[in-house]
Amino acid sequence: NLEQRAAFQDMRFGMFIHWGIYSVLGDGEWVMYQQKIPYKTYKKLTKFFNPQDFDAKEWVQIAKSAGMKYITITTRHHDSFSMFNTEASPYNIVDGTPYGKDPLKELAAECKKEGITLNFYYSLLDWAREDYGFGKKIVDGYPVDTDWDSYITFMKTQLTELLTNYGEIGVIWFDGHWDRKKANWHYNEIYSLIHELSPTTLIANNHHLQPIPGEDIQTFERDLPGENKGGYSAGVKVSQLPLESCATMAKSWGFNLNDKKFKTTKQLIHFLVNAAGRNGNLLLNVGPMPNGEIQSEFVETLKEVGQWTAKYGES
Ligand code: FUL
Repeated sequence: NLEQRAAFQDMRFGMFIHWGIYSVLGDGEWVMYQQKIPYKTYKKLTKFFNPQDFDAKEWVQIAKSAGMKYITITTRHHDSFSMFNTEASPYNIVDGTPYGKDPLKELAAECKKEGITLNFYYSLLDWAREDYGFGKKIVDGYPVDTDWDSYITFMKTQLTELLTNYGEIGVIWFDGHWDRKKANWHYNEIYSLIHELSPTTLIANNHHLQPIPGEDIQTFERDLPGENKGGYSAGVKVSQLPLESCATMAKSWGFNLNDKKFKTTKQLIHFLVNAAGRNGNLLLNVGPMPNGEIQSEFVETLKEVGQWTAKYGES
């Protein structure tokens, strides 16, 4: 997949999308954990999640006119809710919400039409599933009274769905590594599965460590490659792999009603230029609202960024 790595490196600018039932509460994607909402209560949010104004065309146009070449969207975040049609759990947007449709299907079709590469974020960490056992006592590296094999099987089933039902997927972007020991994640098996199912799909993992065999991209959370201003990259050295920095447009990843610390157009262009100067990409995040729209502040700023990339960026 050297060809895909090179193509990825050339893209320079992508749109990160954090979207899930948490957006209903407008307090970021960690709201379940931070407000200590038990799963039983949190799952009631599914009833209020009905993004009638979601329009894949609109999202893709916003990304495209900003000069972005790819979109990386959360298929399932730490809260365990799947934003796609999955047989592996009923806790998903099609079976569990009044919306009843799969937005990733629409997004995949629209991206394909517009020549935008679609990537999938996938959380390893899970706050809700019994077999994961979040918060349970860990003995010998494993949580007590859980069925870890079942969890690994669940992830494999979902990854298989994600790589077979949505056409060509550019990257699988893992997150949540820190919650378990490295050996628990069975990376060998999981990465091999991905490579078998889709040899052209690249693997990224936001683990804040040196790259693990099988990975194609090195990620830097809220930072430029080689820096540690965000506090996530202590001791991490820049590798030979394609590099990607991810960053927010305000403070939060998931939609946050109170988050008004918007970065300016100038700041974002600086970030983009500095990332490119280090031969890295910038994956810039938006957190769509529960109705499915991207908030106007982000849309406006991305338009301005787009004026700059149209003028100075490579096509
Ligand atoms: C972090 C996650 O915990 C955040 O919620 C977000 O997804 C960010 C990109 O990665 O580690």
